[in-house]
Amino acid sequence: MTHAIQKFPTIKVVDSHTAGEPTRVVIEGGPDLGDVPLSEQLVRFRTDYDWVRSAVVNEPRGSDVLVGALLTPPINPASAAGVIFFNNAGTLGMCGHGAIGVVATLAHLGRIGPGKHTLETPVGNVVATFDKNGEVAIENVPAYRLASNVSVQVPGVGTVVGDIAWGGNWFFLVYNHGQELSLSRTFELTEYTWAIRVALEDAGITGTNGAVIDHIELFVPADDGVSDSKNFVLCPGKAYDRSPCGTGTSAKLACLYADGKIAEGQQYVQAGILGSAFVGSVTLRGAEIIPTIRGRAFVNAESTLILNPSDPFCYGIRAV
Ligand code: PYC
Repeated sequence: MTHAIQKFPTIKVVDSHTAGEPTRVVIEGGPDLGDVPLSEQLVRFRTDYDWVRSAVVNEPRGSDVLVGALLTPPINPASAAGVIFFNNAGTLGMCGHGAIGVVATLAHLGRIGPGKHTLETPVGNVVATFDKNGEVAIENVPAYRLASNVSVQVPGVGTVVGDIAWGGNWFFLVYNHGQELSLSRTFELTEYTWAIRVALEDAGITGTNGAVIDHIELFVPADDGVSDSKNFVLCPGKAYDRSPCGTGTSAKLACLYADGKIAEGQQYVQAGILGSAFVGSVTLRGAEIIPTIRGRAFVNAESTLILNPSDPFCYGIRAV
């Protein structure tokens, strides 16, 4: 007797982590978003393929921490790839740790070797330098501080003061918060930063053009004898970044440069809540501040996701 083997649609992914923060790159089986600018592909992905986002990163296949990266054919054939980043809450403009993960993944697949490679993202191109030793430096999109010393009334907390800055995503950066940043306090830190995020939204405090400030960063001086600072970063879907956050470090570098606290080319080491670190610096392109973030990703899985439509959670467990 023979048994018919049912064939279901599949999606092939490669997983990695950058300084502890995971990235899942879709390398096969993702949607064709058409031969249009990446900003339009992003809209199409959001409106027509949210089920792909959810199937790839949400439980039961993924988790709240996972950042997905959909590879798309680049608009400029000289680029290594187009990339749309996404997470448990939606899509991201850019993602620093994710871009490092994409480069490590493309190298793992033999698609790129050491050298400079352009990644196209919906918020602009980034240039990755992949070293023989496995390190990746991402020259990010321009970063800037929109406003400094912004006060927000946070229910149950009081007045919190921070800077609003863009580093490829929108950030509220807080230095004086009285919080101890330690791994044993991630629940308390998550609740504290989530309260700030909600208060900003309730108060109508936004980024440029009304953009939601969906990442909150807390800083303290580093205590490891190596780094300049340690952070805790809350991501849009209420997960905390296990890495020091590439776009968050970019936003921080823009603020430091604006305050005259770092010079062009000066290295600044930003540690995250796990103690892993990114090395950052800025260069100037005319009036623009271009942050570079250096770190390393490790590929740790190659998998085939099986989409069985009779599975009640085939497309992920979604918040309603
Ligand atoms: O590294 O830019 C980053 C990032 C954003 C959200 C999670 N990681």
